[in-house]
Amino acid sequence: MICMATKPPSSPKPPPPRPLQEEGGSVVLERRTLRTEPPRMYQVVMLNDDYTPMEFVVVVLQEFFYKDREAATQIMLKIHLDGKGVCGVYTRDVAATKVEQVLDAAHKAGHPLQCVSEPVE
Ligand code: TYC
Repeated sequence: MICMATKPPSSPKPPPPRPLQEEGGSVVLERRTLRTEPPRMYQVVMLNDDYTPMEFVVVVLQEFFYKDREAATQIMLKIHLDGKGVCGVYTRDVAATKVEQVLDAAHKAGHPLQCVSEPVE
């Protein structure tokens, strides 16, 4: 038999109806529906600098942001011309991981490439 180590996520259940008033023996019930907010999203923004080779940025965009060569080149050129550009939009932890991966790869290769994650409005 296969056993799961953790319980599967349970979908939020609406709370049971609460008695509102009791008048002359009759009870009024109110049902409220619980709505889960979608998670806040974060964009990973890459910054231009004068030293990181264009090819390195293109490869980073392909490797960590799953862009094809054409899209990666367009994003790199946008960053080069505008000073910054969005590489992708993710939940907070995924965005933080992407930033870490980029900074780590840049550091290992000896390039000053910078990127940050910021909440999407
Ligand atoms: N400006 C760099 C150059 O001319 C290229 C570059 C593009 C660097 C995007 C960083 O995020 C960047 N070699």
